[in-house]
Amino acid sequence: MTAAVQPVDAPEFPVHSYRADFPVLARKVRDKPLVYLDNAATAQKPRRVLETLDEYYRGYNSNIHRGVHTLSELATEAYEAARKKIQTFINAASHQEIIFVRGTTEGINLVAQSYGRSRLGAGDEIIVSEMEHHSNIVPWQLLCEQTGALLKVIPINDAGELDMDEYKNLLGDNTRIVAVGHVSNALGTINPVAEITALAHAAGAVTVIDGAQAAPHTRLDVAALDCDFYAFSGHKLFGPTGIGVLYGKQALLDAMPPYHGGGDMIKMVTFEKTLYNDLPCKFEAGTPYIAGVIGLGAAVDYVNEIDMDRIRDYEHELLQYATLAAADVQGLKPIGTAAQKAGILSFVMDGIHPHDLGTILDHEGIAIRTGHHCAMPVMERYGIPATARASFAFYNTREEVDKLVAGLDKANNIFK
Ligand code: 7TS
Repeated sequence: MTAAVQPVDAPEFPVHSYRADFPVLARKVRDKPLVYLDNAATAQKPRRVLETLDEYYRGYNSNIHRGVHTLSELATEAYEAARKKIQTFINAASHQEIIFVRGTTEGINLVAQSYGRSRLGAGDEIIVSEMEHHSNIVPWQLLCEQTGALLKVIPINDAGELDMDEYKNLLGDNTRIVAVGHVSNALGTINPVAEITALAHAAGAVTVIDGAQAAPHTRLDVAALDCDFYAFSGHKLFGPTGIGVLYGKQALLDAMPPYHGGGDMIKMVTFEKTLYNDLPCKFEAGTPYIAGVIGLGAAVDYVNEIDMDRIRDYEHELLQYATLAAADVQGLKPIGTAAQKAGILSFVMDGIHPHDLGTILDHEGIAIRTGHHCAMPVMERYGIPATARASFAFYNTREEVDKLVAGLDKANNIFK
């Protein structure tokens, strides 16, 4: 069954030594070693990130961009250093193009409300796809309600791939924004973002890429993608919850109105007129999540040391192994079989509701997610209420996949 797949737990990728960096992976759940396969929901945190947060709060907790005192200078330095790390991590042209937000959700809402609301009007069109997470659908629906713009949807085929011909048909003179996910959280599909962007640009539209599920699994290069906006969440990238990144091309961000008003986003305030600050501060009103930003910088350092290309290759092998193993499970039907996939195995099983599966697996110490994964249109497309989803990170192993399969076999026996 596995002969065609290269060994993944090999010296060139010492997965067990990486696992040791993540304290929570050593715990037990229901007296069994934790098998954490819910990384698409949120990833675990390496010691490096935990220690960075601890050092900040113990050693130099202070507000940024305002004090002349030592602690404030230290905090500001660390905060801005993290911005530069993320600039390099995604290959952005300038640190001013990196806006810290709460997560992917806030990043997309920022673009919709600042860029979209100031530029779109009745009859303008926004294109999303059928496989989007709700956070890349609802902000655009809100924008449509506010402006009279129209939402168009790229359909997907049975494998869970975008219908690119239909995308080309949807593009037209009225298209203003194309908002698609880089990787689908419900299907695992990797979308051809560079091609989508080139086509959007040819039609005079900008692209907003939801990178929530891509950032932890592949090397990001916004320059190569040429996308106009790119959003991702820190917590899926082994960083803290509540912090994320919105990348935007500088010329676009410069021309956009602020999203939130408050401290730090201004140069001067009078009751007659307020002058807004330069990028990136213009979009970072109020005291930000300073520890989160610094912690995210530590997470980026950590994955850089392992190397994103090696992470991608290892996960690719692991997904292949899991896909083959799942094919042998009685009654299992995969949902999402695209040619290009990242580490997500979504499936249904004959006669067993995904929630029951989730409960049975939890008794084995195995964490998966079950439900609609905030992608209800995907469920509708396949005519199912929910799927079970195992989602992998670079610290998962073949042994864990074997345990998942054993758990699924057990569920089959219970429901037989
Ligand atoms: N976009 C995609 C593709 C996602 O998978 C998620 C979260 C988001 C956006 C929103 O990210 P947030 O950090 O702003 O909440 N996806 C999931 C998931 O698949 N299970 O739990 C959260």
